[in-house]
Amino acid sequence: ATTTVDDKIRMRTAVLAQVSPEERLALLRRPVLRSDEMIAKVRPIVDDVRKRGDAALLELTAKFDKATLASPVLLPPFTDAEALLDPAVKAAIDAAYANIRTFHAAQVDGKTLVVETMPGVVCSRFARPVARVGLYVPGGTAVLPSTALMLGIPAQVAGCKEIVLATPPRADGSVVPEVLYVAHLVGASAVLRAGGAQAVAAMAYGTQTVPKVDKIFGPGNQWVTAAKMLVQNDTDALVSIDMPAGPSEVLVIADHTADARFVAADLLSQAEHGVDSQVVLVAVSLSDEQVAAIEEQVDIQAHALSRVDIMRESVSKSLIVRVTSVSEALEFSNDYAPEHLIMHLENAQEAVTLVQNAGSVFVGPYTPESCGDYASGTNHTLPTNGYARQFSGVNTLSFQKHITSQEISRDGLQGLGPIVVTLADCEGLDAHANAVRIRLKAMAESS
Ligand code: HSO
Ligand code: ZN
Repeated sequence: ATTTVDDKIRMRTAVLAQVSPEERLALLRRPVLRSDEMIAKVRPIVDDVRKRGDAALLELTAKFDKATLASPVLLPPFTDAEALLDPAVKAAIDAAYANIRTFHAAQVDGKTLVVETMPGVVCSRFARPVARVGLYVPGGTAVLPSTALMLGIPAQVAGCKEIVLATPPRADGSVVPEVLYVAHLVGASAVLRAGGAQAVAAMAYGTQTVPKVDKIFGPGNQWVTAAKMLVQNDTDALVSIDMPAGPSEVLVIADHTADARFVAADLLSQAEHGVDSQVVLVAVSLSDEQVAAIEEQVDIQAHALSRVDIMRESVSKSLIVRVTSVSEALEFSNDYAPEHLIMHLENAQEAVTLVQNAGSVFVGPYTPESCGDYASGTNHTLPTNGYARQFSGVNTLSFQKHITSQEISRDGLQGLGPIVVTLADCEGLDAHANAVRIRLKAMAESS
């Protein structure tokens, strides 16, 4: 593909050793998200669904998705979806399901942790599933059965009792068969045909037909994200969310061993998600020619791909950072805290030990992010916008919570009681001290 000069898809370049601390901070920043403005916009929608339930939900679905429905919810069995699938797609979904299930089933915490902290003082911890979960599967420009797998499988293996899968319907009111088939595989208890803030509100508060859930998961546009943040803060809803979500991102670290074609392809696979996708290349001691070869590949491949217009915009806002060592590269990457980190390095496995902040890591030349996005086994619902500093990606434990328990023997209380009495007296909480003293006294009297 030959392209005109004006049509060339280019990234910006920064040489890390030459930038000021302020410029470095600017390189680490994502495009600003005005979350307070979005929350103000979704509030009327959320309130409407909370107050009027199904009637509001159906009106909003007619308005935003152009679908006129008699009822928003589909109930199992979802078995008719299977017949509508291309057999190759069904087989691929089944294979992805098996891998993702294997990896997530291995994460189930089924063990009770038991620790005797002092003689006769036994503390334990055990896990239970979050009973009712809501999974948001975006619609829009792409069908996303992969997201249904990534959210549904951990819910299923964690043992969640009620799994509500929400996704915007097509104009004829139907749900794409690929997503409905996944709803069947993961044992969804209901499919909510709604999208956007209205779907989040319906799951947070429940309606006449939509079951209320305890925790809402999944990626979405700004409306969905703002609605999740809003309902999470409403104590009436009593609902939590998986994590704050933002536009998708990848940071690729490449050294002289990297294949320019593979590096470019990895950058573009993330860049096609949306115009606000963030793509960063950290070039480790690459020559000008090597960097130019990657840029050339980005341009050539992008022009041959269907979402070139999206990539043109996202790539133009993206960045090449030139550094002189792997440790400098990892230092920048850890500060950036990317959702996805891909390492095209001579000693990629060794470099993993230097990773402090990242959602998911892809090691070596034959590990494209696409594999993690769809079918290797890891989850693709990951922290963006630098939240990899403090959040894990969605995993099986996201669908479980831990309960602690303790049992103290008579002898145990003899040892621990005086410590607690002293601390309770120190805090001036004498009812607390009394709950221990009354027992110590009873024991002294009965022995
Ligand atoms: N890369 C996306 C996930 C995805 N990719 C879904 C393809 N389909 C999340 O960061
Ligand atoms: Zn992707």
